[in-house]
Amino acid sequence: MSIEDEMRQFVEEWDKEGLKEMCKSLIDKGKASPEELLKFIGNIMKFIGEQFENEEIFLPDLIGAADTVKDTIDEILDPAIRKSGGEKETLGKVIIGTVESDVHSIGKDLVGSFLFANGFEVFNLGVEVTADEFISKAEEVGAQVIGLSSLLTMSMDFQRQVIEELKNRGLRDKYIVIVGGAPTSEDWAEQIGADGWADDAIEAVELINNLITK
Ligand code: B12
Repeated sequence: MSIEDEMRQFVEEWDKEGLKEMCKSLIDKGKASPEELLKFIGNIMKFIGEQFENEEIFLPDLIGAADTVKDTIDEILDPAIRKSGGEKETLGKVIIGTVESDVHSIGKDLVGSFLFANGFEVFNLGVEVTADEFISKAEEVGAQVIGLSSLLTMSMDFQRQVIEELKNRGLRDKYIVIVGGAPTSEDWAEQIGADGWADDAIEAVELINNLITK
């Protein structure tokens, strides 16, 4: 069985300890990097999401799976990535969060971890983050980039509201604003005046690298 298949089994069984132990042991033995394991978690959650959409599994299964991966990300993978990051010089400061009214955290956390692994300093503000919280944090830490995640059609408009609030405060040109999340698109990003959009965590790193060097 491949590493990803084995991980998927733990996720499907909501075996938090099993998944954590497996990931920790693979990292300790040098058999997989935390970045690779994060990528597998992304694939697994996409797969679980499709099963949910096809009504093959139901909401409690989804919550159980999401809780299981969240613990492994928070307690094993993120700390491992941070440890290997060492004293690396930062390529830039990125604020990331899920917009108001939306509690989906997994995709945004993956983006944050990938950015960190690629040399950015990441301030992850969590979920249901208001425009004021995004902007205040960006001002406080002197960020270059604000990343807005939205997984709900109903919450997408809050991405626009952050951009509008930046304009109201005369700060729009100070920040690179990127958006992402399953219901968003390149067109949507353009429509609300964001600087960029990415489909997944790997593209998000490329996007920010390109925008920052511009
Ligand atoms: C897991 C999940 C949950 C979990 C979330 C747990 C958690 N801690 O995150 C729980 C069970 C809590 C949940 C709740 C709800 N959910 Co939900 N959920 C999902 C599910 C299955 C997977 C999301 C996920 O984690 N995907 C895996 C990650 C890796 O992918 P991702 O999030 O898309 O992120 C990637 C990219 O989008 C991108 N990205 C993400 N953010 C950003 C940000 C930036 C800046 C960039 C550049 C890129 C980027 O990179 C990421 C990594 O590659 C999706 C289905 C789906 N196919 O997306 C539904 C889904 C998003 N949920 C949905 C709904 C409706 C809900 C609920 C309203 C309850 C319900 N009735 O089902 C509540 C919402 C409550 C709220 N107020 O937010 C709908 C949304 C429909 C819509 N378009 O509006 C979906 C699409 C399911 C469906 N088809 O019905 N959900």
